[in-house]
Amino acid sequence: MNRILPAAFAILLITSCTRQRETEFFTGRVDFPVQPNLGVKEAMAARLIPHQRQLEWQSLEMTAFIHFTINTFTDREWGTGKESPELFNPSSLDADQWVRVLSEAGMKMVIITAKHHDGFCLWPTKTTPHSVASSPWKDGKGDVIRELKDACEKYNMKFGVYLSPWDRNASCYGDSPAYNRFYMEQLTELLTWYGKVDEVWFDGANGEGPDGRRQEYDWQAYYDLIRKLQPDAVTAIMGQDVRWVGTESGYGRETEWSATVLAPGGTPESVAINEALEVNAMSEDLGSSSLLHRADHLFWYPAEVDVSIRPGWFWHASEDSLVKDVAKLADIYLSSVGRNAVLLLNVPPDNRGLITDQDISSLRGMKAWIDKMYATDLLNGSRPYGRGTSNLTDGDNSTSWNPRRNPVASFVPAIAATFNVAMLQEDISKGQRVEKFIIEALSGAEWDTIATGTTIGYKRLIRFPEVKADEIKLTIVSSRAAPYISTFALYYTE
Ligand code: FUL
Repeated sequence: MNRILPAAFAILLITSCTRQRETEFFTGRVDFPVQPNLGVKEAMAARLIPHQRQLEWQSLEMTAFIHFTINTFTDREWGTGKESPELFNPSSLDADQWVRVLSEAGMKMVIITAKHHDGFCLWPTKTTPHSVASSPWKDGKGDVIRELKDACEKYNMKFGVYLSPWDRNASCYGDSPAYNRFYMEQLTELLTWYGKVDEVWFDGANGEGPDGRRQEYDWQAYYDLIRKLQPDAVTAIMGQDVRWVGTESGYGRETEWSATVLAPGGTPESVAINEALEVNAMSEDLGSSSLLHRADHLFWYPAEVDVSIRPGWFWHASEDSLVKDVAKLADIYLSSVGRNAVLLLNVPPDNRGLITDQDISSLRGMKAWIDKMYATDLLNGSRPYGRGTSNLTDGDNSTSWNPRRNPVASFVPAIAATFNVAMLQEDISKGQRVEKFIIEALSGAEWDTIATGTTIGYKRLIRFPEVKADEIKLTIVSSRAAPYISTFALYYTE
């Protein structure tokens, strides 16, 4: 008896400490203690979670880019900065049309090039005369940003701005403190004149040659300003909340960790961390356990897949026949949203200031394809086996299957139908945990592996040859901690 009591007490203590550790989460970033073993690191990595603004951003799934500026009138991709504002003169600019078309295509946010590398500003900035205010469009009284924001309000669309740090027009570019002040004034205008801004997009391009002016950007000051003026906006690419996936092809990685060793943004600390680990946004591996082994920090830094519906980012008449078709956009959808990323699809208006019929027809086709795929989930109404597995198919993302042991879920479909796409979702508000999974199908007496994958994250879609099954089995082969999986669905697509 005397010996049993202390032992029971010790067990109680250990269990409650373990529970406490399991409920401790790290938001945005985790710093590992000095010399932990890999097990400790993995357990901590499993409990790294997004900031609320990142969580909301991830659930948008599909967002749109609008590349539109003086380049639209000069047929260029990168302007020189020497273009006359006289060139900017769209005959029938209609931001309402842009947002209506994009909203009908399922886009949940529009991000516009308020200023591209040539420095021309689409709003009547006080910082430079190189803007719409000096153009013939609406006699210099127009404001593209205002028109777009108004249309976004009307269609309940989120709104973001791209403000190129590289500026080939500003005379102070290269005088670092002066340009940083100028750039922050521009940011301040954009973030205070138009109401809520949901994403600020900094690209990383800087094309000046060795003899060009070298500008040191004060990234930390930019981030602080944005946090102050628009606390809920995510900052992307050279920003701290959203990572460039590393390609502009529309395809994310098969293994896509949102918990990455890649340090976000352009601050000296981030640069030093990434140099020491020899990683950048294009590295194939940003989150494996072997990388964790070497890392001192881990960041919630989810991927955004930016790609243009056309070959170029800006509209060119010569590319009207080269708009991506529905099959290509469908493949891009599966390889971006379906690989734990947010799609940022660029749809550039033409020199009238309108999205062209070619683009509209591809967008409509893509949306119809997506809706058709999701229309019937073959696991809906199926009979689940395994504790908590009904949470996978109840259509409720807030309930999860959280197996601590024996992570196998099986289902007998209600209808014998053919499928060729599987969808899995983790509840990322509890972190990203799954490292490997297998889906098997029983047909007759045979179990066949129909899909295997590594990471899941917010959403994983996998397409495979058509299958008809009497029973379906999902096995989580490896996970950093007991996973929280909110959805398992099966679809058919053409
Ligand atoms: C890059 C730019 O150089 C391209 O013109 C385009 O805007 C792309 C989205 O970002 O950095």
